[in-house]
Amino acid sequence: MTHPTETRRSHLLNLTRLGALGGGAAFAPLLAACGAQTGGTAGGGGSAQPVKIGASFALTGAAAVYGTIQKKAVELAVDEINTQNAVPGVKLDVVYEDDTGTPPTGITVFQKLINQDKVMAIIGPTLSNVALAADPVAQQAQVPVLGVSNTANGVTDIGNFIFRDSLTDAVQIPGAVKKAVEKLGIKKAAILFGNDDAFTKTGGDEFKKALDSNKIAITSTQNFANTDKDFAAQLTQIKGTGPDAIFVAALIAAAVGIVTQTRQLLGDTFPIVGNNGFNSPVLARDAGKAAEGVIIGAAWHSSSTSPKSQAFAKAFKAKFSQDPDQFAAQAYAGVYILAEAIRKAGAGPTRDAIRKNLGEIKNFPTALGSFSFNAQRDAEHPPVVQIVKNGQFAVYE
Ligand code: 1QQ
Repeated sequence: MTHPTETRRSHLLNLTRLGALGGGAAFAPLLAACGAQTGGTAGGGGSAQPVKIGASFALTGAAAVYGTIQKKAVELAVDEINTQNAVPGVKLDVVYEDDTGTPPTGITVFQKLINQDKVMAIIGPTLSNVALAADPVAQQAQVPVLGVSNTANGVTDIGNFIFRDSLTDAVQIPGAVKKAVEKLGIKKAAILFGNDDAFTKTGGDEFKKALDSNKIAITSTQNFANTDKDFAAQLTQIKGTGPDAIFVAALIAAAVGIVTQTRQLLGDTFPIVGNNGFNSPVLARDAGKAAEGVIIGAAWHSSSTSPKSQAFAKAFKAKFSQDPDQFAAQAYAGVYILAEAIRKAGAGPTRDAIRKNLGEIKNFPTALGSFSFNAQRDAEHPPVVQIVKNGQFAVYE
């Protein structure tokens, strides 16, 4: 490995040569563009110039359950790209940052990645609640952002530089609700959602919409704060209204508590449908038997027969001695989607070319299946519904 300052120096020498050939006017924007990259020698045996990208994940705090596995998945994809030439001509140099799952830190991280590291694009942040605060910084600076786990309403409305490969709650929830309603014969339902986070608020709204469109009576709607530990008051209220099932929008810590306490207050087999925050194996690990039977709309399941999905799951297990989850699959696919946009931008990619090429990703084979962005820059690929069975996620058929 060459030291970054050395590669930067040799890089500038190359640019000086180019400048001598091409003249000052053409040279200035080129220098500006290359300031955003690190190391590597242009030309020389086809070794590509590494493109610097940022990765902003919740690596500490309550959302680290999601962020830690996302980071591993990005590392795996970047390893494959940099050492196996998995995306011809593309090399990536990733600056990882911990956004702690909080909006103010997310803003600081985005400012640092954009102004100091001069990244060409950002993957992340983990939470929609952080994306809604930090993505406007990138939109303003015209730096493309690829969310890999943001599912709340409104994220891509921030602007034309904001994309996500994570299926929205608005796409995942209707399928999960319809399947649960049909299979379990649900007629009356209660909703429980966190009212201090954009993602869990979206979950509450989307559960209501989906239940309404299935003509299910809503007996009670209750809220909590995502740091709450005790949900007995809300669950007791809900129990008094006699629903057939409960639909819960929560991040992992609250999800574990709610599932555990629902079993105590409403019974071992009382139907629970969760939203995207439940899609971590930590649910079954921490809630144990209480998690059995919980139903969740999801973007990926390990049983997917797509060759890219299987190769990903195998490589992830080999590298980390752990099975990947949906969040890992989305983060891994995200790196390849971004790398494809960078590849198409050719040598010296600009942020605007990367943005434009992301928008043109259609039917692209990924670990999530055949992937497209829609006109709103949101993910399009088939969803799945999963259920916790014997401590594992199984496909809910
Ligand atoms: C969001 C989510 C979380 C569950 C991400 C990990 O979907 O914040 O949008």
